[in-house]
Amino acid sequence: MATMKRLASWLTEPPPYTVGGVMVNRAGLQAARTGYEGVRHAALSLRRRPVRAELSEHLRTLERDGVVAIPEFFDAADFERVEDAVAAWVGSDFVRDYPPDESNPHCDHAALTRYAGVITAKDTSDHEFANTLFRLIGHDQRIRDSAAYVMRHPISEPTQLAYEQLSLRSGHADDTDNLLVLHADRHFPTVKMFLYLNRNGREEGAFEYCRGSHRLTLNRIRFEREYGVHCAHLRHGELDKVPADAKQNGRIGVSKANAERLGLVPEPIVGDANTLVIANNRGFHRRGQMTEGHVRRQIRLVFHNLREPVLARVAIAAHKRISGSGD
Ligand SMILES: O=C(O)CCC(=O)C(=O)O
Ligand SMILES: [Fe+2]
Repeated sequence: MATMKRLASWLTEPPPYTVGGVMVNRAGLQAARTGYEGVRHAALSLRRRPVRAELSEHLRTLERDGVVAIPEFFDAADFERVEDAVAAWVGSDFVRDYPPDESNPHCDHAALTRYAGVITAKDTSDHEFANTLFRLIGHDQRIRDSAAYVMRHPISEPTQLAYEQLSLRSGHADDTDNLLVLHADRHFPTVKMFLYLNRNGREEGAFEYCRGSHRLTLNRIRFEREYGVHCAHLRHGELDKVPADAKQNGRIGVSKANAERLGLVPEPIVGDANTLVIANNRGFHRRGQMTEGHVRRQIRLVFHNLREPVLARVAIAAHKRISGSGD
């Protein structure tokens, strides 16, 4: 049963960050997977398509730094429409307070109030606010082109829009959440976007990114080898076998030596409401620590369809044909 489940997820989901046991990772499995992804990306880059002039400077920054913040992304009228739709979203059943997760002291811990809600394209027909948000954000050609640029192949619209509102409970320190730990999301270029709904500054725990850390270097491959071994230990419930400075808040982090070798310098990506942050999350990043009395609000654009294996793409195409909802 477990094997069937694993086979099904291998056929239908994008590649996981790490796989396999301790021995194969010690032998270099994760380093090899990372190297393979580097070659694949370089090959895809050979047939890069031209980008629109209005995006070209931002995409150059994204290529150089791995992150770009675009202020005043929407014109004033459209951003007002986004805000109105968000108000309806927040007032709906989709958005709720996530209580601390008792089973994981490091995830949604007691220090934060976290309002969150997810909408998908499925929710558009019944909910006017979801229609508006997918029309304005999901189908925005600049957003789709930017995601395609990072991945080096065309993509469809984001699969999810997620509302997030964070604040620090009075009298708590913001230091146990696992998103505070510097990490990369994957060993290949992968994109996330954040549309700021209010000012996300240092006090609001703005997204932090280490500029340039998305590049694939020999030091990164060396890091990945170690990371693969440490994650294998974690999967086997052997976190005690991971050196103390390579783990934090229940997850594998970056040791001091690796942070130095990789030249990681986290920087808050600060912006006002209506700033769109585009990040290549092969680079290292984390959430900034929040200060009491401040609130962080954003819409997160999730593109889980970026690296669909062939079978998933065939299934989606067949479904679209049957339901007659072609793109
Ligand atoms: O919430 C943040 O600022 C960082 C979250 C993160 O690590 C991610 O979205 O991949
Ligand atoms: Fe992340």
